[in-house]
Amino acid sequence: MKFRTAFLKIGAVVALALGFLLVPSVAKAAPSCSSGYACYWKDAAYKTDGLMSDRVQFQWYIGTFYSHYYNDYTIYHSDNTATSLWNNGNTYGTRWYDGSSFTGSNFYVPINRGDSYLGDNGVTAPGGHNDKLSSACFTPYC
Ligand SMILES: [Ca+2]
Ligand SMILES: [Ca+2]
Repeated sequence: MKFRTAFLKIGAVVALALGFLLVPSVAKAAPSCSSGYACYWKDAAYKTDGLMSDRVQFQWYIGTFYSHYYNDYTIYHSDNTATSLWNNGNTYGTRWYDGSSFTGSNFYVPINRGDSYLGDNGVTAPGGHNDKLSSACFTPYC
């Protein structure tokens, strides 16, 4: 009897350990975007010319993408260039606009979400915004 109890206890511990190991990993690798910021990239898959690290990021808002640029010095602005984006904020959702100063067609992206290719009708962002975005914000700031 004692042996059986001990065996069951060991079994329970092993089951717990296995259960822990078998929990499916649902978290995808987050794009390179600083905690508390939102980021956008010139190309798809959270990259600019192949580099995930080459992005524009902001904490509150950007009134015009024209005044911000990537390290890709072929263009000295990022207006109407964004093809992927990510909200790595901690508190607020973000809103992204085709026009500067938070005007025009727009869409909402919640925390820890993004869109790897604005050129299609994505889960997060609707279609029609690729290479059109001109301003963005965390929702309390626009
Ligand atoms: Ca682009
Ligand atoms: Ca625009």
